[in-house]
Amino acid sequence: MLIRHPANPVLQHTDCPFHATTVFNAGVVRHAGRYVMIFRNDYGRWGATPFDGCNIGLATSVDGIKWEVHPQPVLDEERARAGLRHLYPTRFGAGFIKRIYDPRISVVEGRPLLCFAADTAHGICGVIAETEDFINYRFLSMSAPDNRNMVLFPERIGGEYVRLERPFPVYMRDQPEAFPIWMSRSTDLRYWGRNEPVLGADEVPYANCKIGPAAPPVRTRAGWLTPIHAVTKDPTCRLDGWEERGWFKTYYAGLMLLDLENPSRVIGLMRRPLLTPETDYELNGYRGSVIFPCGMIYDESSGEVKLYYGAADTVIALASGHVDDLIAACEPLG
Ligand code: BMA
Repeated sequence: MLIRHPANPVLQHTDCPFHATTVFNAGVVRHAGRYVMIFRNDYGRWGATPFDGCNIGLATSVDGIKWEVHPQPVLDEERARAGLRHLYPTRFGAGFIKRIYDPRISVVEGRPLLCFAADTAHGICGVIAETEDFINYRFLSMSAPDNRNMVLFPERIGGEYVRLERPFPVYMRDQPEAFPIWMSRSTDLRYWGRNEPVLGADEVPYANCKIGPAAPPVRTRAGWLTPIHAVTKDPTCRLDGWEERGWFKTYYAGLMLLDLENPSRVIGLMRRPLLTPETDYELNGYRGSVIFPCGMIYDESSGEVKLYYGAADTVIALASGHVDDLIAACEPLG
């Protein structure tokens, strides 16, 4: 279904002109004639955790394969705290934001918008910021905790901005980490509501744990083509990883098709993974056996779909396929 690019990994720590260790989970868009990538960089000692910190970097490319990395990271927790302070003036002391990570980018009707996760003193939140140059950001909103993996649709639907998100409900479930995908809407990107469930982890055959939105959806003739990640956990099977306590989760890429007018309706879902960790760079690293897509580009003229994903939480890889094959692989939900 998808072919891995022979140049994989397309970006890794040695490509960065600043201190970088694991370079992964990257939002990617095409904007103003070039590819733009915003990626996560956990920096510290190679092969060892905990890391010293995490920041967010920028890379650009002419062909989507060879990338040039901006000389400095564009965001870190201190810049996020300073940027969010005007929204929450009473609670935003130093140290309130512990870490920011897992960026996704959408260009919504020509306006570049960044979503990322923020670990705060009061829980994990999803943040939305706007930018013109991908270097300077104006912060628009932060969700209530716990929520992350936010992705924005690239256009308003029924006059409203729409996002997919992944709350972390913990009660009322047999599988404690079987977190679902939800959707919410906004007229101004600040106030979000009209929350609707979209897909449960129990509906995905290759998940016994959580699922989440992966990259922002792309419009196709058949519906919104929307990658997801899906997790299986097997505590008896230790996977490759740098953490002493071990790593036991496999992350797959999956795919669903959402109704164009009513995107909370799943009209198709791949019953088997779109990508399974197989190559050395997917199986081995900080957290082995992880495929975590955050960016997808659809070229309507050729039908090519490029999927960018974090591999083993260590590098960034690319796999491509044809839109017709991807649409055909999504089967109606039972
Ligand atoms: C998720 C997030 C991602 C990460 C993945 C696999 O919960 O933390 O950033 O890529 O786990 O470790």
